[in-house]
Amino acid sequence: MLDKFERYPLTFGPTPIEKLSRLSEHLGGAVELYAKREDCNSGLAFGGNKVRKLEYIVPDAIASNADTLVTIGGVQSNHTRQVAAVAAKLGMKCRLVQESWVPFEDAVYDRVGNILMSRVMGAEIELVDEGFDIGIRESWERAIEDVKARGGKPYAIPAGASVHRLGGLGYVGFAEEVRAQEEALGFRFDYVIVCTVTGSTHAGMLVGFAKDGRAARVVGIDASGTPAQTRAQVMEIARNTAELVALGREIADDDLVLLEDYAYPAYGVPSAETNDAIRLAARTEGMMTDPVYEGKSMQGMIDLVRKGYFPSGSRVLYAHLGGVPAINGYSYVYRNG
Ligand code: 5PA
Repeated sequence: MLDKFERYPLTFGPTPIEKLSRLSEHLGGAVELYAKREDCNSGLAFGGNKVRKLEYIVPDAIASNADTLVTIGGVQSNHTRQVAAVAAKLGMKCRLVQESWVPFEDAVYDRVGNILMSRVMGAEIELVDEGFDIGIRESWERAIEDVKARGGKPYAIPAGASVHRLGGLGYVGFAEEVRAQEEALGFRFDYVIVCTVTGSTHAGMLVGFAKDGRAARVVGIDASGTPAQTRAQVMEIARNTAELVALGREIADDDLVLLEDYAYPAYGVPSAETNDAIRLAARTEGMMTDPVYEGKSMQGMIDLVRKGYFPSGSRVLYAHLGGVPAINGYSYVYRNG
């Protein structure tokens, strides 16, 4: 589906699929859980889902003769850290706007984890006191203008690399990769679990799995806490991406499954149940997830297994999209494990 698009390799190659035997057993053994380890996809500052998306955006950035990548996220954004790493790898500058999307309490929240790494990688960081919003932000537009005013040539990447013309392609590639891995494994997954916020991860998967009629088997777990906006953004990106790759069929409203039950109490704030899920995955599988994104989709998957959402015998693929560095900003929450 992606042959006509240029790809700049930033990842190690296809990500491994790992069986989560102890977690599956712990939850009764009727459902087989697997993880596709997008969190181990690259050597670029711990990698993650944005690196896969950026492989299809970087050729456009290079062709534009830009010298500075400009993007935006929260204080502990994984996306901004991955853009900083890619800029360093390409020999470009990086300008990051980091807004106060999370009402954080840890004393060192803005010093550790993702933002620490972005600073070490040489990104210029501006902290802006604005709340959570996945839409286009004035602070980001101002940063783009500021780079120009200083004689630079910016390349603008929106939050999560999502509402970018090419932002959905990386996760179309994920679906193609899973299909090839299924051939080798000798079975097909019945469901894919994905954490959804700015939307292009889920949207790309929708388009990629629509090819073999499995779009509605992609179960999005909303972690934004603003699900109406996220849902609309996923649909918009999915429709644009379907057209771009010439999918040949419409993405219908009921192709999009987005469960809203796990984002509470707010974006970036873990509930007691999120923390239980993080501990359970860590203690059964040694697999770390974070309190902002993957902990919530892990919580969702565990709850769905317990509720019998997946028929007995189902094989469920959890897309582990990265994000663990942010856990360092929550040291007080996990002070006793
Ligand atoms: C993020 C996003 P989408 O934004 O493509 O829906 O992906 C959600 C997601 N898991 C899931 C992890 C680990 C993520 O980092 N992170 C954002 C960030 O600024 O880091 C874009 C919000």
